[in-house]
Amino acid sequence: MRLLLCFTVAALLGSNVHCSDTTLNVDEMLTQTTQITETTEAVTSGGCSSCAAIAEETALESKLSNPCEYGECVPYYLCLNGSIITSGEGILDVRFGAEDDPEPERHPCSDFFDTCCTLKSTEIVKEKVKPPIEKHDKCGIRNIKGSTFTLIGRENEAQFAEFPWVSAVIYKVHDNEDIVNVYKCGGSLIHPNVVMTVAHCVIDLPNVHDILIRSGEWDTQTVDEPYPHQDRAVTEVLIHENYRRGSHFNDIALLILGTPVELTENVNTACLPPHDYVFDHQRCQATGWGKDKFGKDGLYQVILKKVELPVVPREECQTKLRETRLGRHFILDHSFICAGGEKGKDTCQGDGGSPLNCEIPNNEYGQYYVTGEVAWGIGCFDPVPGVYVNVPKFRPWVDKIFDERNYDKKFYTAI
Ligand code: 4AZ
Repeated sequence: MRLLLCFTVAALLGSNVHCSDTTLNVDEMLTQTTQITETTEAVTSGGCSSCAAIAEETALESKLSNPCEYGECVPYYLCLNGSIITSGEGILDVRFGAEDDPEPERHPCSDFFDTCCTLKSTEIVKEKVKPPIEKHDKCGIRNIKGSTFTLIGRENEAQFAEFPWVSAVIYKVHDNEDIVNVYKCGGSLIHPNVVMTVAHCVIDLPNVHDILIRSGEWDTQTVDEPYPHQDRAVTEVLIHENYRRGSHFNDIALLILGTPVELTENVNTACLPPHDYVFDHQRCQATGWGKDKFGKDGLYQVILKKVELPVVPREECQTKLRETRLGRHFILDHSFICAGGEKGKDTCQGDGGSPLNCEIPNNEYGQYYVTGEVAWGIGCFDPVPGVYVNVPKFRPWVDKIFDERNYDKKFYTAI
């Protein structure tokens, strides 16, 4: 799937920059791993060829009851150097960025940001939403009815400026003379100079100075929104020192912007929850521009999506994940929380880094915490919860970085 944000470059440079239709294969390896897994599962699951420990062929009885006496028969991909993988390493669905477009005929317009589109049963009501008072001194203020206008009849789309901290992480790809902006993943603005995202989104980007943050974006295919989005170059990437590739433990990163964004109607900071704050069973709003289906047939969203999901307690989530190809020994690391598990309601590929937003209980201003960042899942839209970065766990990590750099923590502190 290609997701090229060409128009931005043109808009940004104020000139007629031609954006070529480059496509990128991202995370091909993971896709391949998944495919191999699916095709070979049937062959290995009945036999013992890849057991964690090979049975000594002694008593026939014990052989029948447990064909690998000192271990357990698991699919080969769950066994690494003789030990059962409990971390999900190499098995998780986590993807980001652009892939080849599986159905180019669904993107027939010469400019990527044009698309063949029909109006659904939707009405745009241009009713004025009254400007809120002094909201920029507070984080996490959701414009539940949008700003300037309210979209009616599209319950899975966010209103314009509804979650003003949601940001897009973009990578500038140099393609001969052209610069093509490729959407990588989502993030949350937590300070005018800082965006929080997932480590797996940025760890392999070769040039920090080609990372761009776009705040205040909503409809990726127009620049007609009532307030403009703001693009800023990233100057530094701070990845959690204990981030583990493969298992994605501690999947968090902060991106430092060269110049601050201006806090406006559609650009504002998120609130971060206190350390280890528990959100179990709370119904929250997940956001992102990710796919509407898992796999190659899925299409990225044009308008920021929102979906209400319950936070799933750790044990319950681990149990559900153990019923998947992760196997019954899977241990959900404490750097994750889960949300969802309701069929048809989920985040998916391309949503990585995008925030899971939960209302702060009994808060007189209706502020929201960013409770999670989309990290990974086993497929999408099935009754298996999605896995998110456990943001409350990383509050001390973020605080420490802010203290070291003298950044004001008021920008993410709820009143
Ligand atoms: C992904 O690949 C991904 N359904 C994100 C979320 C989920 C699955 C996959 C959860 O980024």
